[in-house]
Amino acid sequence: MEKSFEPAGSAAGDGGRERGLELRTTTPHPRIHNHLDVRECDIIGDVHGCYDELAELLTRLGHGALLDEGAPPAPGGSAPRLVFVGDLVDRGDRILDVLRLVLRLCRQGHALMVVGNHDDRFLRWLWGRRVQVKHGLEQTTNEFNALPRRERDALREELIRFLTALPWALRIDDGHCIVAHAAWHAELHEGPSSEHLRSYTMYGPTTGGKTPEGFPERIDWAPFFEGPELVVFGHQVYDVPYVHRHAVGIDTGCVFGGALTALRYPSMELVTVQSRFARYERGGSARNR
Ligand SMILES: [Mn+2]
Repeated sequence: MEKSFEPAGSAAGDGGRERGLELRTTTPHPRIHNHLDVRECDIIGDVHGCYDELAELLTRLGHGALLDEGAPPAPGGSAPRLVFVGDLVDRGDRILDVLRLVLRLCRQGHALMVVGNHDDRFLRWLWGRRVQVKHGLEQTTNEFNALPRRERDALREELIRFLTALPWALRIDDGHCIVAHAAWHAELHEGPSSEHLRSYTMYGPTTGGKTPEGFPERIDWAPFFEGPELVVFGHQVYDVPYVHRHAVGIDTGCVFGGALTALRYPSMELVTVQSRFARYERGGSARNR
């Protein structure tokens, strides 16, 4: 299923190196996964525990049969038809249901996923690392801690295995499309340091300063990204999907009362399901309901 990224020619020469896809010859970083045979898929924005809207979106996209726990695995040799941009967890009301569903879809060959910053923080919490339980992680840990002991221990093992193996970026459609949670830039192909790749794909570029609410101040990279690939990302909440020639942002803030969005690739059709209710305040805390 996974093919190597074949060099189209010899080394790229010096100086005037073209930015063509054919010159992307380096072996990818282990956390960049090639699924070059994925040519038609639905890419889904940040779910953040909004199971009901995810189920409705999958149904509208024609994948409703996959919601059934007894659904069969994808036929051998077929390419996954769903891609998640990450941030399955935190803030929402059915976080474990979302995790269980997406974990099964990935295992069964129906879906792929890149890890989001919230998923990564939850993973560190599962490992027992010291992390701040806020910004919606409290919703995830509450659901998790409410499970009976045995079920919790089994799920912990399963989730650690799943989340640890997730890539930071996915290259699909012969490398014409990159999926990363927050951001991408051209040099990331060339074997950057792990820390740079991780922080750039998971959090995007930041100024080093803080917003008045205490969050890292983000740099708006997408309008300046010149390709040649199409980058599909989440993380940054937009009122409507952000569509640029080489970058499409599909986090429309379902958990804050916005919408859950899918990009149908390669037709570029956007499919949106309105949020049923806001689970979390944009700047901060859980909504009372
Ligand atoms: Mn997010």
